Amino acid sequence: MTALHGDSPERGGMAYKNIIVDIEDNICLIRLDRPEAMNALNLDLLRELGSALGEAQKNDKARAIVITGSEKAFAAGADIKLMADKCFVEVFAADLFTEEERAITRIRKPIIAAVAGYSLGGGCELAMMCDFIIAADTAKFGLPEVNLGVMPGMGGLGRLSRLVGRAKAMDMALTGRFMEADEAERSGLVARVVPAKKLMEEATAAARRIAEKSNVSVMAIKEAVHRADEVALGEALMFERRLFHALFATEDQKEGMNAFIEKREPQFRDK
Ligand code: DAK
Repeated sequence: MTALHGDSPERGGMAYKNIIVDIEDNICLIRLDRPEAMNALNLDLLRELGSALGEAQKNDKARAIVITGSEKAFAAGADIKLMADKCFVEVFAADLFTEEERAITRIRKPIIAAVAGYSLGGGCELAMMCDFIIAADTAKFGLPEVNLGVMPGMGGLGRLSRLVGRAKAMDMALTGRFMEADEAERSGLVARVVPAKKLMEEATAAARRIAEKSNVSVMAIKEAVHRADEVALGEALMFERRLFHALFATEDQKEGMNAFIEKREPQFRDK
């Protein structure tokens, strides 16, 4: 196992202060680790996260990624103490969080958010940037920025609205109320809810299942779903169809289909 945290360059790779990164069994597990602030997202944490994801994107030993927090909090939002004194010109000129968001959303490998406890504001937005969310029964989601005199700004309104519909997105963003795990599952915000004790087992098992597939088809699926989020349906369907056609140029398509016919497990080679 490669575990990177704190000042431990002797372990090779990059050392991080606000996250812990483990690569094991083809899974890259990234744990947000600012316990003193409920994993509030400051610039250092977000930059480390972007950097760890970029490394995972390049590392053949990371075939799927899981982002998680602690039992208490996935992340309680962007760091309010960091933002409190800022003025418009500062956040606008610095284009606050834009690069940091891009560093997460440009990752082509699948990312699962394993969420326990609070997932609020920027923390909820981060979870929604992932490809899907597996939630512990202790998870609480919310966009409480309205309580601070601001509003969500890292895609929270657009993404939540698409996932749970306009009515619930409005309800959450305007009232700032929290949504418990079972409502989040009913509403389509999370893929599944599991007992808190089983969260990491379930999330890593899902990641391991994905890691066994051909990463060409996995990345094509991710790309097609994300494209569908952004373009009109006709365009999305055409893009999906063409990617489907393109997969017939891969050896893994032959292997997958022949393995089915020969009643054996496929041996994908990402080719
Ligand atoms: N930021 C900074 N510190 C935080 C924090 C946060 N978001 N959330 C919690 N903490 C800190 C608390 O201040 C406290 O620190 P100390 O006082 O001990 O030093 C420590 O974590 C423990 O928190 P509590 O004592 O409050 O713990 P409780 O169990 O009583 O309550 C809570 C937990 C999560 C319900 C509560 O801490 C809470 O309501 N936290 C704030 C939640 C919130 O409002 N989240 C939204 C933040 S605003 C942007 C795009 C997006 C955003 C910003 C910019 N751009 C494009 C520019 C996003 C904004 C947000 O996310």
